[in-house]
Amino acid sequence: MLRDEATIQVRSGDGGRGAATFYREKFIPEGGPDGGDGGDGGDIIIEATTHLNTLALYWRKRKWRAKPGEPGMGKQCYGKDGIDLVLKMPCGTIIRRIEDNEILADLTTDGQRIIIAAGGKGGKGNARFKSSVNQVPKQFGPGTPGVELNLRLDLKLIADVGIIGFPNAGKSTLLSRLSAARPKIAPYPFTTLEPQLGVIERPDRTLVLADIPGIIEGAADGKGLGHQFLRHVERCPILLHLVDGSEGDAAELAERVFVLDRELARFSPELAAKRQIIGLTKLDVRPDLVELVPDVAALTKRETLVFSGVSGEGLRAVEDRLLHIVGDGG
Ligand SMILES: Nc1nc2c(ncn2[C@@H]2O[C@H](COP(=O)(O)OP(=O)(O)OP(=O)(O)O)[C@@H](O)[C@H]2O)c(=O)[nH]1
Ligand SMILES: [Mg+2]
Repeated sequence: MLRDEATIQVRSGDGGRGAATFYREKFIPEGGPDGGDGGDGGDIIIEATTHLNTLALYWRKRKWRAKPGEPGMGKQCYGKDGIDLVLKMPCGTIIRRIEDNEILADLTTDGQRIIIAAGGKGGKGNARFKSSVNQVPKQFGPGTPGVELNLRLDLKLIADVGIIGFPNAGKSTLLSRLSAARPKIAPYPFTTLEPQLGVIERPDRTLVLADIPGIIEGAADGKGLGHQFLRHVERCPILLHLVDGSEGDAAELAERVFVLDRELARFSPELAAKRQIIGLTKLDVRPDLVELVPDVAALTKRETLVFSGVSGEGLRAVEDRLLHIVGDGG
């Protein structure tokens, strides 16, 4: 199964030092101890969310620190507690301590919160050390330090968009153009032998694409690579069905869509019923392909896009459309 990984270091905040001060006022030269306690350090809290689907945030920033507690002050004033740091991670993330590989958390439900590293305790101010035998204590608590942990994050990626199509349709080419993934691309069928994942990152969202080996007619009978890889796209909310557009009229292109649909149905009726977007590829070798789009859309009764993975024409529209659909369900 395809995974996303990151290693991070977290450190909760140190507890603030207690104060050692004495009450001072005109005409009262020897006031009692009035040092307040230090504040507690901030916790590192991990929160599971369904709004993220990759660990991309943690590839970029590795060190995360919560704020320390503020020191205590005179006049019995407490130091403020350090603010907790909440790290949001996708549901499905497993968090291990690198040192001993122990699993510290397994994020399963949206909103689930875990204090992974508690902040240090604030130290006591000297006012707390006053006793019958010591009216002028100078001692104070230093506060306990925060906790530092090295963590490995591990997430089983679930793709948002499954790219399907016959061999050579241009699936891997598209993946390589839209993401940092570098799948093998070659002018012969069955270049892709293993599913590949790619991530499209935008400031506000990420999209995970899965490129799987080509499917051919008769896959259900074991032809080609069979349909063993279809299970990798079974959980994708949408399928991007690519068709080589370099040859054929609209009816022929639509027929190619239906042939693959029938293979999908033989594998799983659920998969066949999934929402599909049709992508006609190789626009660069056939500029009039654009004119066939409305007919292909009408024949297949599906939204149809056209692009070239070589010239790049139409790619941006594909990307925007996928991000939009997955983001808003629109
Ligand atoms: N001219 C042109 N060639 C393309 C385009 N997209 C892909 N190709 C070529 O078509 C061939 C197959 O591309 P791939 O991306 O490997 O196709 P695939 O669907 O992943 O194929 P399999 O992994 O075998 O299922 C390669 O020679 C690509 O260079 C395109 O938009 N225009
Ligand atoms: Mg491929």
